[in-house]
Amino acid sequence: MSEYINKLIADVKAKNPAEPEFHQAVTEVVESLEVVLKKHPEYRSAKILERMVEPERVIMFRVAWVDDQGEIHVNRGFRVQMNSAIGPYKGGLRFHPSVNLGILKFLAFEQVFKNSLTTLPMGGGKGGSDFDPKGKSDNEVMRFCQSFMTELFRHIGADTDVPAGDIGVGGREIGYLFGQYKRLAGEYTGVLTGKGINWGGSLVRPEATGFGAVYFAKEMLKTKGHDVEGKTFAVSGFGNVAWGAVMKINELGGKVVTLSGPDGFIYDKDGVKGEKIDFMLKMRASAKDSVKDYADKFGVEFHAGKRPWSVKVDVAMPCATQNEIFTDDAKELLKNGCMCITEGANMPTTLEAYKVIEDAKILFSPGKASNAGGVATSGLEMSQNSMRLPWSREEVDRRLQEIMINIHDTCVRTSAKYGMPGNYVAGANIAGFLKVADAMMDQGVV
Ligand code: NDP
Ligand code: 2IT
Repeated sequence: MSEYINKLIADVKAKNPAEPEFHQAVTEVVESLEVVLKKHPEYRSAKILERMVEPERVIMFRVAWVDDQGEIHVNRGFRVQMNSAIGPYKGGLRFHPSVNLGILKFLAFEQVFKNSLTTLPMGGGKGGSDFDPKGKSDNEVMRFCQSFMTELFRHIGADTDVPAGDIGVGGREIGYLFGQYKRLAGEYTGVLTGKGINWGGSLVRPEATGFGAVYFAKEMLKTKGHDVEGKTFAVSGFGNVAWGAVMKINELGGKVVTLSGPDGFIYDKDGVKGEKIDFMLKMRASAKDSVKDYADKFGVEFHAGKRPWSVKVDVAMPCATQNEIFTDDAKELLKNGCMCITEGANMPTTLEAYKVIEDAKILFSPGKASNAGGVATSGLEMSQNSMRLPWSREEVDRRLQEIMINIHDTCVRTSAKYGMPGNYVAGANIAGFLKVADAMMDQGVV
């Protein structure tokens, strides 16, 4: 790495201590950008990267709420408004006990590049709370969401910042958040995406991230003369993204043999299909966070405390959370003949594991490219809200497919242009960067 890139990474670490996930996300991106900066010294003199690693604004606030027993709880709320060069801040909210500033900064940073790749006018942001939805009643979740929005509402808006869901935030939470926003702001606008279909939501948004990731995997496989049909998939997680992916894999004739949770993974040799997919929704809604329930119900293998990457599959789709494929997992996948890894989650592969995969030269796509279908469909929801005109399922799905094929082409073309053919990580980082960097150049020093 050049001295400049090394210093940039060292400065980010020194200035943002105790934020390892943010360091990881920045390192992965800026390492790919070395060739671009060589070709375009103007980005370097305009300090584009130095500006990109500094959020435009971070909002951090107290969220106090009362549980069903009358006890008071205090959580921490955040919104990281990372970059608004190409549109209003856009990105999800995560409710999970592991949430902290560093995790949200990594997610907001990734979101900037991802949103740029979608071709839609969206800047990057991310937010959330260390609130743990596990075991909470509907009323408790509602009171928490209302308290969270009571502070957040003054910082967001349909033309300034449009949050959506992420881990722990699905349709129910978006409903409670939207109701409170409407009450406080006194307006009915598309300030959140992932809304219910009767009150401004878009068809296909719930399935979009998983669907998009499988459309992307299909394009990747096509470059090697393969297809989803007849392939075996390992999927991790059993949440929103995993659910959408499993449905689309089945529809396209593939077979999913694993799901995972914090408690371990299930191996279903006959495939997760039919009523078993509906059961995923029940498991998620139960807020028990246990995938063992699937094994108990359908009598399949359960491997406690293990990740699903030891199983022999053609394609791996990590769809749970960050850093869930480590070096040993990568070696295991390769040993078993895995030909393609398509990230559904954000940054599920560690930097070290990625090096092993990169050396093996199998197909590998970073989440910022292959999971962009979720936020892209959020962008389509924003368009429909602005027009006050909903599109049909076919229309939204057609646009989603078009966007995913476009992102795939962009990654392939850009990586080839910069001398790294087949490297989706470089392609996504460079293409995502160029659009935002050019907008920042045009808009002066801000
Ligand atoms: P869900 O809350 O629906 O599901 C998340 C899944 O991952 C659950 O099975 C969850 O179990 C598991 N999980 C979460 N944290 C951990 C952890 N620390 N260790 C082990 N398992 C964990 O979230 P989504 O499906 O929405 O999100 C999954 C991934 O996809 C995340 O990386 C998210 O950022 C990304 N993503 C989501 C998009 C969306 O539109 N929803 C769009 C693009 C990316 P548990 O809760 O028990 O830990
Ligand atoms: O990581 C992501 O892209 C999301 N959680 C979706 C964000 C959005 O605004 O739809």
